[in-house]
Formats: sequence, C-alpha cells, structure tokens
Amino acid sequence: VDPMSLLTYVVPEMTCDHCVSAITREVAQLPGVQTVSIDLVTKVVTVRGNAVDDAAVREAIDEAGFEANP
Ligand SMILES: [Cu+2]
Repeated sequence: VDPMSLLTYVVPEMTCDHCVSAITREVAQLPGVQTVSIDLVTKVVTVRGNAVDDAAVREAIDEAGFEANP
C-alpha cells in the first residue's frame, strides 16, 4: 500500500497569484508531490502525494519566501 500523503499548511502571508505560483513552484518539485492546491481565502496550502516529507514542504515554502504556521 502506498503511503498517500495529505498535508495542509496555513500560510497567512499569501495574498495573490504570485504568492500562489511561487509556493506551488517550490513545493511541486518535492519527491512524491502530485498536487499542490492553494486557497487564498483561507490561506491554506494542501499538498497531496506519495510519502511527502512534511519538513521538506515547510522548507520549500520557506524557500519561496513564506512561512507556514505550525
Ligand atoms: Cu502575492
């Protein structure tokens, strides 16, 4: 059985499509990531995939210039 991942992060600083594409670009590169969806209203980043590493996602969000709330 594949360890499917469904991870969510709150990133309050996201405000526009540029934020969305910056974060999507970084997170989508991570191993196992299949989809990245971002809701600008709720400020939630949802990552789906296969055995996605939580710490790596946080690092990627950081790389994009944002911070995920714990
Ligand atoms: Cu923006």
